[in-house]
Amino acid sequence: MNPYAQHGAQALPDPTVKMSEGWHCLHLYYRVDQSRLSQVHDHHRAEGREQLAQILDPNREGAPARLLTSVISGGKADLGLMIMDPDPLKIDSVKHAIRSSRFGAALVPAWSFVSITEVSEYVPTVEQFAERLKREGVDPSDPTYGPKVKAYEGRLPAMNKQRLYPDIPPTYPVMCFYPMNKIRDPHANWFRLPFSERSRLMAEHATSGIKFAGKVSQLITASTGFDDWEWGVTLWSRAPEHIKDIVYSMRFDEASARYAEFGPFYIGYTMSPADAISHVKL
Ligand code: 76R
Repeated sequence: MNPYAQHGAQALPDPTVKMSEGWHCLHLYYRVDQSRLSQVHDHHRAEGREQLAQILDPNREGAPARLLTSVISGGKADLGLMIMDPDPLKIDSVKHAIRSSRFGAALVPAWSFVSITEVSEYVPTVEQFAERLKREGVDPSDPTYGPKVKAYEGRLPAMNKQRLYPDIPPTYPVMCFYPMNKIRDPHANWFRLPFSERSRLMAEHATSGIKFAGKVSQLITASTGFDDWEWGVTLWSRAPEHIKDIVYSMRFDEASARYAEFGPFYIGYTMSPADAISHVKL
């Protein structure tokens, strides 16, 4: 029953934990506690590995829409998971399945990040794209104008689908994740800039990002209201140096140089659950 209906108000959609479009996203990081792992009886170790591989199998019955395992470099964590689904409780159930498994006590939560997929307000509509072309000096009478607009119109639906319901690039073994904000310093307050100026800066940012096509794939998830930072930046790349190159070169984009601040960086290597489990010696 919709409680608003009785007030004669226009019927609202039914309450739901799913979004009208897009997915929930969770990044989970675990550290292996060796002293607790040693308490798992030898004859339960193989069973524990199998159980965890099953929980993390993206193809199992009832798995969330996306489930990606990686091994994390450095001391901040050992295992990393990225999980996406329309249902936040299905995502959450992976966390509890791990906690209540044979290795639950040995896998100590090290960090997590909650976000949602979105199409950014700065993704140009077809009309905005056409306006931008004109501003860049491509006149509508120019023979390339029409085909350029048509091509963008053709590409946009697939690009937006990838932003809302992302496929994980299967051949990119390096994965980097970090959260970021746009600052609200009195002298550099992103949120007091007019939309036109923010759009201009984000267009410059996008131009610098496009140079990494084929090397880096990015997914920006929104976390305002969901976690302690405003966005999560997930980067996948074909080789580790591209991660350094893109993050470094973007530091010079005005949108980052002047307005961005960053949280902790997690760098790792994506793997099948079974390979990750054996890599971290569970
Ligand atoms: O989605 C698109 O491709 C359209 C253009 C675009 C938007 C709207 C775009 C392109 N980004 C957008 C939004 Mn981005 N991005 C980052 C970082 O480390 C840093 O300095 C910044 C971290 C990277 C590495 C990156 C990569 N981008 C955003 C937003 C949301 C802002 C908002 O909505 O208010 C953030 C926080 C952000 C940050 N971006 C690109 C890239 C790359 C590689 C591209 C080009 C993608 C391509 O078209 O191939």
